[in-house]
Amino acid sequence: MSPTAKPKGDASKIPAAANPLADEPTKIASNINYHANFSPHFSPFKFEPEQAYYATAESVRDRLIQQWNETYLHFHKKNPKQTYYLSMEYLQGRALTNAIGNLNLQSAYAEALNKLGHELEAITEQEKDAALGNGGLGRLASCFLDSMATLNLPAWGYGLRYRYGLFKQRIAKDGQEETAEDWLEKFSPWEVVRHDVVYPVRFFGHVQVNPDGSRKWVEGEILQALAYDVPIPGYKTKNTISLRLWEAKASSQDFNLFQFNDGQYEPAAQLHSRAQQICAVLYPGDATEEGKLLRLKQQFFLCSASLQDIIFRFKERKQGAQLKWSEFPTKVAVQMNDTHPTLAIPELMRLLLDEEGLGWDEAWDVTTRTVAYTNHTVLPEALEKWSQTVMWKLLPRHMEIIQEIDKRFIDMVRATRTDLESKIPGMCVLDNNPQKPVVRMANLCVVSAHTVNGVAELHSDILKNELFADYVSIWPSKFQNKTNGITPRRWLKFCSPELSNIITKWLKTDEWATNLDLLVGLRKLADDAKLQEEWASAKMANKKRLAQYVEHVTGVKVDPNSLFDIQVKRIHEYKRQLLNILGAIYRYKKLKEMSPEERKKATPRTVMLGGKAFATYTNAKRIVKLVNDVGAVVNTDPEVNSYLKVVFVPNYNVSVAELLIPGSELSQHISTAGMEASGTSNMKFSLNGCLIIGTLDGANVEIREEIGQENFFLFGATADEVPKLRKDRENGLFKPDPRFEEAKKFIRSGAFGSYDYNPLLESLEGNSGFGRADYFLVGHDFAGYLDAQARVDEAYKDRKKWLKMSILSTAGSGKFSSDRTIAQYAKEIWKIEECRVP
Ligand code: T68
Repeated sequence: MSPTAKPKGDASKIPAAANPLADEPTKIASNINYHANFSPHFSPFKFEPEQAYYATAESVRDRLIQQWNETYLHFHKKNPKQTYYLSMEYLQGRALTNAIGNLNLQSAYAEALNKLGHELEAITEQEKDAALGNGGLGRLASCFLDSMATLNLPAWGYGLRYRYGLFKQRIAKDGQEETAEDWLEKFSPWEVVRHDVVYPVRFFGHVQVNPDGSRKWVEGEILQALAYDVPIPGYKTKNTISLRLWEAKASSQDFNLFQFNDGQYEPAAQLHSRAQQICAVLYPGDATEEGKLLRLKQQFFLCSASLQDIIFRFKERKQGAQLKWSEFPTKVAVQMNDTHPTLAIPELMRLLLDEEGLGWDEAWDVTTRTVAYTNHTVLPEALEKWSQTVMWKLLPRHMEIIQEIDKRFIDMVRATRTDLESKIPGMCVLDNNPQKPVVRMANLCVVSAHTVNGVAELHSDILKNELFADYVSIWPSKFQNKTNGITPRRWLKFCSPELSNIITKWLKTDEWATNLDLLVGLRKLADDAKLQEEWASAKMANKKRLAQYVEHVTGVKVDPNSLFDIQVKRIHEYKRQLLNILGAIYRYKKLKEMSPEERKKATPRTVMLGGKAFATYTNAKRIVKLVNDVGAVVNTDPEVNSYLKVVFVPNYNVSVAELLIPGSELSQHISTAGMEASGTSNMKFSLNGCLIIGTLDGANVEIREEIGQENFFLFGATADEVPKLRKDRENGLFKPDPRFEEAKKFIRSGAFGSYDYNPLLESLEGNSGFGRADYFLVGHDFAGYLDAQARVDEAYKDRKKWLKMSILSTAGSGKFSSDRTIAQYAKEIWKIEECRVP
């Protein structure tokens, strides 16, 4: 629209200065109008949805900043022990709906925008997702921040301000294509740059030994870490905490004006361009040495800047009183989200030893009482190992410190536990294999952290009994479980207002949003015909909204009366999207073989899959291609397409999840047992009254316990059966179910086009050449999976029974609030207490 065209929305009717006596919507409308005019980012007089979004976000931010400053001041004054959550990833999604909801201003904002000629819902859709994370681990960090704020805990998050977040996925002829996700294309109204918060971060250089024997890391190159803060409002509380994201900069002194004027433009700004690389992308590809080095630089950048900031605050809050480093762990808890921020350990040691002048024993005592580590995976290929050669080059002083930590650990084991001698090579930090010497980050974490936790009971048991078993015998009380959780605000209250209102009405309270255990009150109502009808109509509204979205993004019309069956998560062989699609293929084939009369008895299904495959993960990309190819055939087959549709929902992200989850009736959590540490979308689906078909893996185990085994469609091998089944498989002792063979043969017949699916099929058959014949046991679990799906079909035919199961799923989801998880971290790991802003 040209600047002179008539604006679509109308801001002119509302005075820009708020009248203090006006009602809330009028004040808000006037504030939005103020921002449209006086915080201009666009040509004047434009007030289309995009402009309205930015002005609305800025008006919300005004309110948040006030609470935010008060929170900062309150923490400063009270000086409680505070937690710092270090994470390379935060999958924040959109902020507007969440902020307005937490401020309890939905209707006021909706009305205000109406006055200005806009609809709140359309305005919120203007916002781009902040996707600074890959998947579950990043989303967990965001749910945790929400709960920390809501529980009024003195806690902060630290992360990196990636220029490009998780890539955008497009489905083209050959399958998935990735493009950069430009979430900062215009700007983000949710961040505030703190020009006064800047720390130097060094790379490379060498260690200088001083005459008194002390050591110092010198020279190399120095970049600046600049803080960008994002407000994290709690729900129905003033407390608003910070997510501090670091950006890398070079200083003006690093710009060589002489060289530039000499026409050497690139060399003149070399450090500037190296600084830009650091925060350019989330998870740079690490297939090359350059990529690995960049990822390591990112990790160190986060750790160094955050620790300098934490130490600065510790000193600042002493307000002149004498510094006692032994008090540091009584004021600071550092939580490492997986091993990605492990360098916090040697960096804290270095700062204490070399900058603050502490001795080793004191520095080690402070460090180990400060840091704790959460493990999110037992997959060997996902356990981080960094080349010692690269580390010596990039972080020479840290390598000295790591060597010393390792040496002292080995000495301690030798001195106290002769029985563990043979275990030392696997337990120590440095793997000195001359072919490829590496630093084992998980080992460094376990040796240094005061607490190590897994993310679901089964996962924590596997850590204790397998991965970290040898350490358990040294430090039995170091290991804990903290079953993951999700925020019920974003994942029920705000994403499904229809269902939320029904829950509030029947429980006669809306307190469930902060006390999710109250949902259990739905149990005794689950048979009530009236509740069931209301429940069904809310689910139907959500299904219709989802159907509209699916048609909009894929062109496929799906029937809201069919069973909506959804699997959305990162594409990975262990998550077994292949099992799902093979099941759908088998279903298709059987439908084709049926007479029209027989077909009429089938439960109509819409199978939806979504998720991103890592750009270089070939088999994952083949799976995406297969799902799309199957959809293209099934959805256009007039004989069966009213009984089955297969849809790949592109570009799965937090916002898409907020549409898919409320609209789903069945969701699939079907990983090979023992491989999914927890899963968190299983909790979101279950909370939204969606039934689960799944294996005994991760948090599925606990969900099934909570909602009742009769409400969970279970199948598949258990974690303790898996090793033997894999052996049997390799020894040719596996007899495939004929249905498994039939499904594969159908793909090979070319039913879904001419793409070469052999590599994918061979990975299930033991011709893969890696000695990993069907490592994920798709073949073994296929029969059980089909049987469980048949039970689903039957259950869905009994509407009352299904609705009851759906209500019971929600009723049993109370445990999976991240408020519960965070309260446990606070009490059992961090030892911090509430610090509520009055
Ligand atoms: C997930 N991990 C677990 N990792 O797979 C999931 N990894 O079971 C669990 O529920 C979730 O963490 C939260 O605990 C991840 O999402 C990553 O995304 C990741 C990213 C970079 C490097 C390694």
